[in-house]
Amino acid sequence: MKMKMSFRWYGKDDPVSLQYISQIPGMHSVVSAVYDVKPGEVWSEEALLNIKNECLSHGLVFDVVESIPVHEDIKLGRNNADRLIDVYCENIRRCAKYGVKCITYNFMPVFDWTRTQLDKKAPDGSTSLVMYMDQLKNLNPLEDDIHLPGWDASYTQSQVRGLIGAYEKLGQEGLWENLTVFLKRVIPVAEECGVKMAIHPDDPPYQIFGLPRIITCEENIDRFLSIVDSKSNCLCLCTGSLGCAGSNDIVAMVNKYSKAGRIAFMHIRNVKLMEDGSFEERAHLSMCGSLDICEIVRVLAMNKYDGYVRPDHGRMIWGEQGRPGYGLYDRALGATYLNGLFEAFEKKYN
Ligand code: CS2
Ligand code: MN
Repeated sequence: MKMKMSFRWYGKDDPVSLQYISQIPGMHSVVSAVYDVKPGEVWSEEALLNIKNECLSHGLVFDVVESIPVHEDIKLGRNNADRLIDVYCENIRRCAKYGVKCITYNFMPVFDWTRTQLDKKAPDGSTSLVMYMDQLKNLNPLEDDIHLPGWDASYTQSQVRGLIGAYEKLGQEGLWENLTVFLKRVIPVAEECGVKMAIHPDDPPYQIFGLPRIITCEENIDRFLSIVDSKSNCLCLCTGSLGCAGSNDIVAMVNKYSKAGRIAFMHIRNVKLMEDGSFEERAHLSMCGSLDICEIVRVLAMNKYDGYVRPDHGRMIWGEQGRPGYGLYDRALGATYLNGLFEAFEKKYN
């Protein structure tokens, strides 16, 4: 197949083994990272070589990194941003040296993805991640000690407060400026090493806890892509993240950016959107949520998409227990469903 199917693996501590991943039909790439190093530090070559070799021993290729996190001081444009960007560039070079072709990152202040509940039970007994607006109203990171798996747990409550204050001062335009500084330094290095940088959209794609968020909609993504007009400055287009704002037309966005050759990585998952903006993560099939996954894959195949694809978050099913969103079974079902759609549409548009 043209597109390359991939699966996220959290390394040796991941309850989902590389062997299990290799047993999913059609699996090509492993999406991983050196997870035990703090943002702003250099990744050891030994760690990269180990991931590469372990994947190879299971017939898989380690060619996608998710993520090299961007240090908050880069996003805030603080004094040591320059030095931290040097470290970032060094990590890109090292990843490339061990075969990585695509690097995912995000530019979300303080928190990565945000949900209000990680184990919401559906009538069929499966559980999934949800965001309910009436629960969100009661969440206040300035007052409560809340932790989510997507968040950096190393911050103390008072550090989180300080960061939130700093971002409020910075505002959206300040964040755009710091993103511009970052891209102008990082993209030329990625070009040199043959790597595509793929920014993950903000999840959810709107302001939360008063923090600025900018990778949220078509207008802003156009702006992002024009900052450095390069085939190494790409998107990790996450359908479930962008899709939880009803105003985003995901099929149109996937069509536009894949036609332009600016999608390096597709995260595909479905969400069910509610009237008040709440959403539930659902199984990958179109019929299970608000997104037309079939149509999304059709436009990718029509545009001869040859980048990476992975089933994003899955539900917990069949009694599995594990990392929220990252169990084996439902993501494997998602991969299989997506492989079927891609096989059919790639054949059609061949
Ligand atoms: C991922 C993100 O689990 C997820 O939702 O899609 O955490 C993603 O890895 C980061 O935002 C990319 O930097
Ligand atoms: Mn995603």
